[in-house]
Amino acid sequence: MESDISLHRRFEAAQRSARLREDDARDAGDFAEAVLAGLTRQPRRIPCRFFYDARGSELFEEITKLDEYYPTRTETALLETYGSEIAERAGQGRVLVEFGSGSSRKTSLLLSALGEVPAYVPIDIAAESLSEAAEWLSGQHRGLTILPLIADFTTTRTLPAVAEGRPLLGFFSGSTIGNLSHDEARAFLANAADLLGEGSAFLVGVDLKKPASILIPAYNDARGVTAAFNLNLLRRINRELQATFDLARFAHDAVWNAQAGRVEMYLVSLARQTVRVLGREFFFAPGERIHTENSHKYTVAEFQALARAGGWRPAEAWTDPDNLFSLHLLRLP
Ligand code: AVJ
Repeated sequence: MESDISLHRRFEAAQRSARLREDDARDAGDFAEAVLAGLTRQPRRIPCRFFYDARGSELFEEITKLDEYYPTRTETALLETYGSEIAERAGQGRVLVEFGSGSSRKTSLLLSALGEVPAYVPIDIAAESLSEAAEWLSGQHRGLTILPLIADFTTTRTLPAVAEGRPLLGFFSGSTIGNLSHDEARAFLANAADLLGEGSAFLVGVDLKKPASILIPAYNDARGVTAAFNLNLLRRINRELQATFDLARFAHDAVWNAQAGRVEMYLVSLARQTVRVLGREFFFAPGERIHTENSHKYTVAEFQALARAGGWRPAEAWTDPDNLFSLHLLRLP
């Protein structure tokens, strides 16, 4: 006779895979819709959240190790240097809520600095990277209660029960906030304020404005890893949306838009060509571009003003000696 626990586990597993199948169907629909709409509009654009299929996530991991791509190692060094100070300022015994399953190494540094936390709640739409990150972290932090939440972290309104009535610390690393427009970033911060609630604190990684001579190589590295990361989007569209993109007839481009304060990435058509996606034809002239990502950069003061507009009180900020990257501790008034 099968025990209740294993019955329950089998039921949970069945639920999870059913949810995963539902998520896959929802994601596929979302992907198809976003690509067709994005290629129909002018200027053409495909949202950057679709970079992260399995190959895209691998390529991003490679990007974080590039000499030119300073954000990841600089943020990691800030956590290594100021982790205990940040933990002391943030306050002990807080449930850690991470927006995005992020890079586990940075999360692990923060968890080590925080010491005992009642629970860790990573929120991500990508169920797979969420469970991988949770597995790795549970190996690093024995006894840590990890409660992954499969949800869109820009809009989610609910947290697991363990978070109720407890002080919370939010964590949003990697300057992923830079992918959002200023209005979207303000809305995200306001939603996070509602989600985390009174008395909470929020640690946000923000890439700083700097000369284009540093920014452009960081988004267009000599080895072409970022180019492969960007072009991989076309490979994914070919695979998942029965498309006919010829990757050799598109090139990667990254430009610094000083007026908007952001790096913009594009895929540029190298020829007159027609591409079919899900049976629909799209004509590209030579030089025509598809926008794939914005990475907004801020000064410390600019981000603090944005945080205030999102309902937060900027408490403290840490930057590296070369002023490349910043970590901001925000509090709810
Ligand atoms: C993961 C979104 C923070 O914008 O710097 C890296 C993604 N794009 N190289 C960034 C990215 C090109 C990265 N974020």
